[in-house]
Amino acid sequence: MSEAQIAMPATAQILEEKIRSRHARVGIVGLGYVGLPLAVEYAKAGYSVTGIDVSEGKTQRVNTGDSYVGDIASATLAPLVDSGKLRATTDFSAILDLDTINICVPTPLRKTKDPDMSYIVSACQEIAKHFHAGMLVILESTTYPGTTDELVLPMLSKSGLEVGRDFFLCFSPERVDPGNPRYQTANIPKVVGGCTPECTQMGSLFYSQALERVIPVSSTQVAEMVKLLENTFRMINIGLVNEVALMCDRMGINVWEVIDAAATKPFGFMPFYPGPGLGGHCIPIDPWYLSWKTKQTGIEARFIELAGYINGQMPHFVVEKVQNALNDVSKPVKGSRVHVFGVAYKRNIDDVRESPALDLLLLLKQRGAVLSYSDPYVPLLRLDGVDLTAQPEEAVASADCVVVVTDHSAFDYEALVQRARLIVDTRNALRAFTSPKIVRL
Ligand code: SAJ
Repeated sequence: MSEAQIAMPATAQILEEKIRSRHARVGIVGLGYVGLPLAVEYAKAGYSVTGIDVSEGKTQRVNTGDSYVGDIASATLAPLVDSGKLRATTDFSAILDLDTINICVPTPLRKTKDPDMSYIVSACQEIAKHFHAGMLVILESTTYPGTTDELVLPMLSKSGLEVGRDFFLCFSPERVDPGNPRYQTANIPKVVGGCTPECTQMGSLFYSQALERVIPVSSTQVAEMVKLLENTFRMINIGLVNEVALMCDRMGINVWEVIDAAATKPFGFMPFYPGPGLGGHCIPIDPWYLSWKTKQTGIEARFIELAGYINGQMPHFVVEKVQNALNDVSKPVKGSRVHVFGVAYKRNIDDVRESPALDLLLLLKQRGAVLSYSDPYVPLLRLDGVDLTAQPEEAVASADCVVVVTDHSAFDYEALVQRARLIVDTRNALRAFTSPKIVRL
């Protein structure tokens, strides 16, 4: 036996053996775009997996092998359910029979841009009710540094059990990138940090059974901060390139050409691209968790605040481009038919959360535009309490102005350029076309 094993108390040795032998009963709390793929990976690795979610709808669909997550095909899910390897329930008492729990619940923002910890708190309250010795608990939801040690640990320690001896607690940032054709749960390197070295060791062992690469770090705070750095880096660089786009617009320089040429630099540069704003459930949200936490330590996260302001201005900038483009053909926005091409927050997915298209549509509606949209992934859109139905791409022919907001690959851009009278392209989707009717960001 290794030295570490000799030193390890019985509880750890028993759990370690269960994990190694694939007899550990795995629990995943939260069966969304993070939790369901993780549950599938562990079932595929041979573990008995119980998914726990508050949504009856989700658990029923999982138990009938009907996937609602784009990255998981029902053909992958169904056999795992049929073989009994994977089941789902809304009953948290199932935890009594589980050895490990991954918490994959949402961490949105409140209207005040403060973290909304309610999902983590309620999940941990339920877990604490059924928690027992010998468990490994790993929080995966993106959150501010200190959450695991200051919020989760006390809730589990109320059991009287000692972390690192009787149970093991870690943080591991989820890095799922929905729709990414190359990187999925199994091959995205997995960072994990524990409350104690024994916790980190147990978390590393757990992930190494089903994922290709595990990166242990020295604490839960480091692991929590890793994720926030990754996504804050992205948000700020998008803010920078959006500001450069505003500068280039004022100077009459093609910002897309500038970025493409700068991207030829083989080192020290990473291209980001301007756009109509910042959408999604990660990039616009995660940096504010960091900003909120650092404020408490007396440090103002000025880059985050500034990038947030600039990214938030982009929908207004696009409306100004539309206004000016219509003005150049002697048409007011008011009463003009404006057709939005793509409403998802990024290309080739169906998610409209925080999508800049929503801001843009509202701003245009406030200015009296007559609105319509096309998006092959989003058949119905609720805007300001009113339902809009996606129109076929041919509808652009009757629009006074088309705005390309999401550059889905499925769009026929050649037909768009032929059919449309006027186009504002916020994504350089029409880079291959030259026409006086195209106005670029
Ligand atoms: N965006 C730009 N310009 C860019 C890149 C993105 O305007 O150069 C916009 C997108 O249109 C979108 C928003 O920013 O509205 C966010 O786009 P994203 O590409 O960052 O996509 P997300 O939100 O799905 O981010 C996820 C993140 N993954 C996780 O948090 C696990 C992020 O860390 C990934 O880097 C990103 O996917 C990715 O690389 O696709």
